[in-house]
Amino acid sequence: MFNSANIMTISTTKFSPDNPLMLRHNWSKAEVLSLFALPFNDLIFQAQTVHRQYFDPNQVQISTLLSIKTGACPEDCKYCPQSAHHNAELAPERLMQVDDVLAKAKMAKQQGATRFCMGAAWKNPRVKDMPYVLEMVRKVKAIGLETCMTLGRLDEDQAGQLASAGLDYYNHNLDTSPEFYPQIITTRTYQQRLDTLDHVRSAGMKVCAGGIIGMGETLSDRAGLLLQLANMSVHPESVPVNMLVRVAGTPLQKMEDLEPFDFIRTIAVARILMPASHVRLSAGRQDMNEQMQALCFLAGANSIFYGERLLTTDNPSTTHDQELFHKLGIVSEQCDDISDESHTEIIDQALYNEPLVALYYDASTTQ
Ligand code: SAM
Ligand code: DTB
Ligand code: SF4
Repeated sequence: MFNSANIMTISTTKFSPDNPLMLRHNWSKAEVLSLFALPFNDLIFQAQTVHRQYFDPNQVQISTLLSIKTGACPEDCKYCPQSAHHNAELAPERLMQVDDVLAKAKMAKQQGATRFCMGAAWKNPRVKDMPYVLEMVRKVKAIGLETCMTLGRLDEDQAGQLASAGLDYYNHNLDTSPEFYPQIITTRTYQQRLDTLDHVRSAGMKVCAGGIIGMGETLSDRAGLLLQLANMSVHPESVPVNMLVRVAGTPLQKMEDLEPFDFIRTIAVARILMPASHVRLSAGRQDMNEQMQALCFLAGANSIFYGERLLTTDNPSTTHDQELFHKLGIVSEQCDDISDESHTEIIDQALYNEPLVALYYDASTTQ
């Protein structure tokens, strides 16, 4: 019989080679709900303890976003200003020229980003779009940035093409629980999202998948979303947790304020369920004060979007983020801080269901 004390015992035990921490893929809803129900201090302590067993607690991975094709999207995602079904004030733009994308990537690199994420408001890329996006991947990669794309649904062939061009990550979010999903999106099914993620994984790319908090979902929906991600046979390497950006003209523009502690709890539970993944404090930072962001980092968030814009909405200024990092003693994680070899090893161990020894970071070696 599960009780929350069991989780405490497992996760607060200090890592040692004789006591390997397992990556689990068989979480029950009751277990996840019990984590959410922990007293806040216990939850954050547990999340931070787990975090230190896998990562340097003072390093945060930095990604910059660029909308390479904006607006007029045929999908009806209720939160999204880019959907043609809503009335957000947004001028649609065609697919950007490859060299313009490259120029933006160079600026992002100069400002300190290590990953460049390119997003397109598509149901899926068309055959005639592929050569352009593949060229973007090659050129951005060639300047020494990690590459990520989010272009909507992919078939197996498209996933293979992107992987061959060198795309490191593909972002496709589940957004919420399977139960709440039909209230948010009707033009794409949950299963289609899972299929796209399977194609991405099978093609050998790293998976970036997460969701949005603050759309009117219940606690059970938040647990349901995290359960979907954590019970994948391989955890997504990157888990973006977005706080809803309430954009005028979208059906969710009048959603009530989210209780900040509920968001922080979601980050903490994601960290505990997927200890070796990067958990990204994603959209919504513009509406968070510094203290809330600091608590998110304490709860195990170790990635952010960096740069004045997300896709179509504002993000904190780079100056502001640099000041925050300075105040907190946080430094940017460099690509080679976490090697591809250890990533491959994690994935191999997960695939073959072997116990996972914490590969990244031994908390006992810090001062
Ligand atoms: N069109 C592609 C797709 O949906 O797969 C890629 C871009 S889409 C904007 C990427 C993700 O951004 C969405 O799945 C959603 O999780 C997030 N997002 C979009 N609008 C948002 C908003 N207003 N607030 C928070 N997150 C949002
Ligand atoms: C993700 O999870 N969040 C990013 C990225 N993946 C593509 C997008 C956030 C978009 C916020 C609303 C906007 O700027 O349009
Ligand atoms: Fe289109 Fe993506 Fe926005 Fe949905 S989230 S409307 S698919 S751009």
